[in-house]
Amino acid sequence: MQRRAVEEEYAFLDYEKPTPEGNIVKPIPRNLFIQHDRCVETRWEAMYGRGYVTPASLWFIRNHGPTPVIDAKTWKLQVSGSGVDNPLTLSYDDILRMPSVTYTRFIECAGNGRIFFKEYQGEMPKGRPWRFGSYGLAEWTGVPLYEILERAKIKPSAVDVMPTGLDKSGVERPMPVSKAMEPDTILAYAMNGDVLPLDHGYPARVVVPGWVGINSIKWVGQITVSEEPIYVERNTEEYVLAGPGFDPVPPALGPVLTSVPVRSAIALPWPGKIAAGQITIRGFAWSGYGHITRVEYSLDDGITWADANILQPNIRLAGCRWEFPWAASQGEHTITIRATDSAGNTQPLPDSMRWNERGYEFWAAVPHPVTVH
Ligand SMILES: Nc1nc2c(c(=O)[nH]1)N[C@H]1C(S)=C(S)[C@@H](COP(=O)(O)O)O[C@H]1N2
Ligand SMILES: [Mo]
Repeated sequence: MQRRAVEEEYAFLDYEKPTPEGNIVKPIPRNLFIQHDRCVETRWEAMYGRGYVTPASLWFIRNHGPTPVIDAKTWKLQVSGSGVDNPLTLSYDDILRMPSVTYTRFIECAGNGRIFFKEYQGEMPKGRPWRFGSYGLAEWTGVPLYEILERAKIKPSAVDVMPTGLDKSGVERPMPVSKAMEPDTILAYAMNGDVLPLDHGYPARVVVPGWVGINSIKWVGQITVSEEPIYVERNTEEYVLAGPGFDPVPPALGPVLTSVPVRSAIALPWPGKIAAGQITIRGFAWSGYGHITRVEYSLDDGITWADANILQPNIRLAGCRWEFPWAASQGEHTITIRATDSAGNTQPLPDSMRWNERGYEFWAAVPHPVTVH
């Protein structure tokens, strides 16, 4: 695609439209975020030279409705369903008094990268036209979900666990008991050492590491544990791979999304604009299947590759920062990053991406256009 066509091409993206009143609580300055109606994605250039975690002030927001403002003093969490012997109601104080853990994990929207389906295959799938900014990495503190489920006397016959949000539409999506019982699946009340911000799920959200962001339910009010598989819109119609080339998996329209693929992003604007000279190119890589084992860069659209340096920490289901030195010469360039995870997955080139109606799993190594002036 011609780069000069970008502005016309994307006239349908109304970046400057103000967020409808009350949808998002935190400030969303235009230099840090790109807005997609009631959602915002982080501008990767805002992460250049920063630390490992994404500060809450820079963290993307994916809201299916306005951010609800909940009073923790009256908030209650109910745990019930056919899969527990001891249904529970817990208060905020009850949660704070339970054993706590801290894990550094990313959350990424299932549709991250969706806009590239339009750019490479012509047709825009349904959903927000995210580039790669619906990703954030935080240190989460909270109660392991298994502590809560054990207190509710989860039955050996239980199969599915489903948190439900207290937002208007009651956003919910189930996970199998095995995922709910993992030590790092938590009910989080703190993010990067601070009280969980309103937009990110206050008073408490679930963090389901490595899985599509939709499972990390914000503003949780109910946890349903079931002896039968749970089918809701978000694991039958949405967050499934549907469209040409995908067979239904009844009752779902197609394969149901779980872990997110390995991806990477460069901490530069899109398209990039930098001054000529020696520069350190920096960015992030992550995977829903483990930690990152290799990051390579190509300056010729994927013909030849060299290794970038991986920085520590490089935590499982969190990812890593990487960098390499570049002598930037005046002109038009591309930088392509491809990451490999500990499960052996390597980002492929864009032509192998499988278009689907909602634009999930665009995980290719994409040449990032950079103008050096
Ligand atoms: N209750 C509730 N939980 C939710 C959502 C929502 O709209 N309501 N959005 C989900 C989606 S699609 C994603 S990608 C993540 C985004 O989390 P964030 O807004 O804190 O970045 O939250 C998930 N949890
Ligand atoms: Mo999402």
